[in-house]
Amino acid sequence: MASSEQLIEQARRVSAQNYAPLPVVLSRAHGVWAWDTDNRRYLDCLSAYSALSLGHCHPRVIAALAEQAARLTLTSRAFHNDRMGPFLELLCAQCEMDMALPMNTGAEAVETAIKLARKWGYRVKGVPRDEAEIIACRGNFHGRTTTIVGFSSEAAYKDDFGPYAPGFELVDYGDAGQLEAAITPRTAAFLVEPIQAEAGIRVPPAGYLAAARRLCAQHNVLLILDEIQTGLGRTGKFLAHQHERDAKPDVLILGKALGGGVYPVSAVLAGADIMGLLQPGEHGSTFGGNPLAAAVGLASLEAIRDERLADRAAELGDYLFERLRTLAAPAVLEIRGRGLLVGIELAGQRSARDYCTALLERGVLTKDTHDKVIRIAPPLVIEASELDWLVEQLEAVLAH
Ligand code: PXG
Repeated sequence: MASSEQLIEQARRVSAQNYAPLPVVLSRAHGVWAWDTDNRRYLDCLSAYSALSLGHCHPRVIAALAEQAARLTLTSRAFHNDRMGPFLELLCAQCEMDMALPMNTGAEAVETAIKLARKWGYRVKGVPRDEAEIIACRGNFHGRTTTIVGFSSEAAYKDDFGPYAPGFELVDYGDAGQLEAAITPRTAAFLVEPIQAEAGIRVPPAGYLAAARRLCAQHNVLLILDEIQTGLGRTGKFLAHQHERDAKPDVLILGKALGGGVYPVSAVLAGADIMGLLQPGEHGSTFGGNPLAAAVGLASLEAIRDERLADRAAELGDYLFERLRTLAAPAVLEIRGRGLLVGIELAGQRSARDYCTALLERGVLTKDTHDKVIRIAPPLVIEASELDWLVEQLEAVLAH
């Protein structure tokens, strides 16, 4: 068998270098733990950016996957399948939305929401054809398609990938006044993350989402929430917007954990008055809504509900915050987040990546975001004792 060095070298040779992974080669995992090719054990505190909220190889999800894989995997949407309806029925009920449109990756679901909002703008709001505007936020992360990177504010995500699609305006995240000032009669939607995770776990001021909700209703603008990373229990509520009263979106985007950490499953949810605008032939995906994805999605939603993972994230998140308060103060500038989505912003010169490398050596998997922030986002099935162990490792690396 190839050594980890050989595998890393092979990836360097034949894989596009669009990532800079930490030097560990994982070969198996269960729950919150993963093992490398040398059988060293690591606590996964990244959870594939929330996609592994159920932990690795969750038995219920894997059973659904295996059972469905042996029965029916793909039909295309040219035909019905017997798994999509039950999946979307539970999804809509849990999210309190009328209808859902299943896709695969997060970026595809965001693209879907953009198309839906534009169509609504033309057919319902009466925006002149091809003039619809969508407002998004500086610091956003909604995916990697050419349209989406066009309205990113981050050079690394967008430079050299233009020309960019028109029809997007940016405002400062957390500033409802700027949002109101940016709304015009051509504005179809405001697209926003309840917490900007990729921007460094930025939590908006209390009341921001409810203010956005109010402004959107007042000006006949759709509120689109990208809960791809924050949804499905991660922040201590089933959906992150539920931390605020009256912040329910018109259009909700989910992904990542919806696929139980095993399969790409995303979805856009909306009221029937909005989703009903889409006609046959106007949108789709070969794999979207396939029976394997639906079986996995259904099992994941059931597991998140039955294991009360949102409540767990709330309780364990509080516990973790309490423990993190005792961390070596000079090294830490700020600790922020909600539930089990936590960012530790560092004070000194050393980059967060240095700390993540040191944590890796101590058996903790995590990832820097924006140079100075260490992200802590373990699977929601983690135990308090495992969080204690994590805090010990953090204490050790931050003390140096
Ligand atoms: N919206 C949000 C809020 C996200 O965090 C996406 C959309 C896009 O999802 P897909 O499935 O298209 O990646 C994300 C993804 C990466 C990476 O490796 C992606 C995310 C976070 C960190 C790394 O591209 N978030």
